[in-house]
Amino acid sequence: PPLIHLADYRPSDHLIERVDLDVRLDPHRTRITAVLSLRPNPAGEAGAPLRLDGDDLRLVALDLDGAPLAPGSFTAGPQGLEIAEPPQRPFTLTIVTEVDPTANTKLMGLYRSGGVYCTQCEADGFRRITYFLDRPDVLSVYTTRIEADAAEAPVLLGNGDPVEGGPVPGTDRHYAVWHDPHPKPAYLFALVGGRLDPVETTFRTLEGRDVRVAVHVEPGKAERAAYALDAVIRSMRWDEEAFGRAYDLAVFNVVAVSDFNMGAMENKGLNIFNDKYVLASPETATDADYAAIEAIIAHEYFHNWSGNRVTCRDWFQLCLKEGLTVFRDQEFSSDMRSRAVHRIAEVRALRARQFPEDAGPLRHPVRPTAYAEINNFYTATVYEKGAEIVRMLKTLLGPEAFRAGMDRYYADNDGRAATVEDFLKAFEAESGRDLSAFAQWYARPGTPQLTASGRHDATARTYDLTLAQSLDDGEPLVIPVALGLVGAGGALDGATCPEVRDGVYVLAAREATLRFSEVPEPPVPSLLRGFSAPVRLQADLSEGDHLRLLAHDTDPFNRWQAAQSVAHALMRGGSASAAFAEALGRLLDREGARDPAFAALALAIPSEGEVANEMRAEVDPDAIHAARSALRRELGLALRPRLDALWDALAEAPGVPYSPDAAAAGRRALRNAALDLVAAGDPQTGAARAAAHFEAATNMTDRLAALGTLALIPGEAREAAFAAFAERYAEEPLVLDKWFAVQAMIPEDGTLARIARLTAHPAFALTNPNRVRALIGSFAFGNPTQFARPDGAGFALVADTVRALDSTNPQVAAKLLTAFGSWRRLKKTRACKAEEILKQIKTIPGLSRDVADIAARSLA
Ligand code: DPP
Ligand code: ZN
Repeated sequence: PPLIHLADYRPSDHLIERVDLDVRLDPHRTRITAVLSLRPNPAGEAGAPLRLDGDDLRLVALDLDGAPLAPGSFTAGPQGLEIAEPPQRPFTLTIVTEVDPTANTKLMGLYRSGGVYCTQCEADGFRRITYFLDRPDVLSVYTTRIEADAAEAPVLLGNGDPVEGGPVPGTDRHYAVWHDPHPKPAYLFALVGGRLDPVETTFRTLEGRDVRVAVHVEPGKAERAAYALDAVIRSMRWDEEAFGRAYDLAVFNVVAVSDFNMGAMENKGLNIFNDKYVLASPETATDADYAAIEAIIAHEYFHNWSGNRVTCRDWFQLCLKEGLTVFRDQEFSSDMRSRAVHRIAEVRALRARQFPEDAGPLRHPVRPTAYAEINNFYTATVYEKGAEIVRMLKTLLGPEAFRAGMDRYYADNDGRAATVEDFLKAFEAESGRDLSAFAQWYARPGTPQLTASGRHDATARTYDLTLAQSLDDGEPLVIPVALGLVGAGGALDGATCPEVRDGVYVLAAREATLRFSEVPEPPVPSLLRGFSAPVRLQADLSEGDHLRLLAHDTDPFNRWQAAQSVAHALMRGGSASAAFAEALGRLLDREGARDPAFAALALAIPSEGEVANEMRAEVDPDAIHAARSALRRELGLALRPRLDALWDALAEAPGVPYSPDAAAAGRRALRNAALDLVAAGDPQTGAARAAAHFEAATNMTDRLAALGTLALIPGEAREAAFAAFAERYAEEPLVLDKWFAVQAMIPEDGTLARIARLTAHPAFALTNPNRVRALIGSFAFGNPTQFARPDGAGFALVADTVRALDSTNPQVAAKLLTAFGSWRRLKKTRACKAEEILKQIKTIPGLSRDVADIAARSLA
């Protein structure tokens, strides 16, 4: 497929000032009349032809300034409309198109989900509704009239504020008109029509305006929307307090639909969500689901400023809104919950998803320079590494200058389509700093390595710490390294180093040596506290050094990291360590009651994927699985008395109502982690305890945790639990997704046959992205031993799904195919099988651009 290059950016030759839409909803023949107020762009090329984007469109009528265009003066097809010699003055184009929302299986543009009409326009879905300049630097003011059968679609929602509405006289139809005063690119357009139940409330902004806030869900599920509504309100308040950003319309609507390619979409005033990230009740959602709902509600709401008021000039700047908005939602969640615990979760996600991406054939800079299919660039690198860059910026500048820079960024770019340069310029202006070297983080793919080594001089009471970075042959990056020294009894507070300010050293050279004075004993350096930069650290510390950090470091992230580092070393060396078990035991004694969520994370041995990530050698998933199981067994046996005590102590008193708050969730997390480790050491006791826990559970968190523990222990108890779960939740597709996922991740030979059976389950549907991700996605991304089976059967299963999905939903198919992204690192036989399958996919005739692009890049 042809590549689009950042270097080729040119402003549009035409602008569209106003868009007046009239959308007559119909299941198969929805008619859209678009009146576009166009004018030549002074920044574009004078006299250039007008080329409007289209995708799968049928043109019904076309007028220019009210008169039909002469045949021959334009060309129109499903993929575009061109007027060779448009007027060189403002003019109006009236375009009538017809689309079939029921047949739209790509879930881009206007489609139906469970009977509800909805839209998804990012990145390029608006061109599936009408012909348009579908690019983010064309900003227009939209007025949308929506008309539908009143019984089929009693609720009609659009962007902006409602203007008028009512019955269409003499018909069974009704209409609503919405007006959005804020100019926006087409990707932020949305409309919804259907039967929906709202939960509503009013929010008063810091500017004193009242906002009607509503969350609309499938009829009968309104009580499951209460948490999402509360999360909207908390997000609105937080963005005012933390960033001074107030909401800017009279209404804010959130709609949940069941068929959705992404997690959610930030359309102006009308966020549309995958219902997985809205619906929650104690019976159907886990603590993790509640946390994800809170984060994604916040994320989409925060886009109102970082993305909507200030949007992107082109899709290469995607990180400008996504990285920044992920950073903002992470800060929000940290304020709502435990900052330390949340930071650990963020870094785990980064390492699990972004590090492998950055180390494989799909690697790309946070700001890519070329793409064949933009929908393949909604990646962990753009989002998660993009957020890390913003976090580093804050660390470098300090909170005051960072906030001032954010304020200036909004002020200078409000109503504009901006670039990464505009963003950095605002911080340079406020801080007086030159950020040109820092900007390299946006341009350079790959995870830098940070190497540290130290030397203590007992006589001089000095400690020399040498830090070196390596990435490629380019200039060194600017790496903020938060650090401190830890002695045998705790922090060495007296040690000083003039180059370390507020606990941070900024490494801007390839290598540097820092001298600390007043260091009375050999210290252990605590490096990259709070994971202050997205790098791989090689610090050459012994197990004893890590255990000292685990016991004494003041930084909770590095205490957790110390346990992870020891676990990694033990799994690599295949050796047992009594000292590690003892250290974890002491940690449980200390933190088990004080911070159970943290203790639960410390008990969690790195996943098989995380271990594979850290390996230098070729990856053998079976060997990793064996090493990890052995370590878990050993810890389960060694810690048994403490785990049993925690299991008893953390039991919720009967009658206490479920609360999704961080404290209660932390207790459940630790209790369930204790159960899981007991089962790893003693499967018989574990299975019995898990089965009882499953039976007695009063919430989904406990029930699913019990099921997850049982899933690793073959036998009747496990199968009975699976059957009971399926029966209990037969009418709950989102809950059955958890059941699909747990079974897909069983690391046993029989899993392939199990998945084959499950694809025939009545609740499974290839047309629903959540189902596909739960069953096939969990297998591909969460079952390394079976996905990468040496016989290639695991790869083949995923490839078959990709092939089956390619023509109906290429976006979801392409995402699934990225599971092959780390194939080159696998041991020989497996790598050969993966390569063979990727090559087969690449040659399928008529392959979508989405899948073709991933296949080609994976093989490059
Ligand atoms: N809806 C996606 C997100 O918010 C893309 N904008 O990240
Ligand atoms: Zn986003």
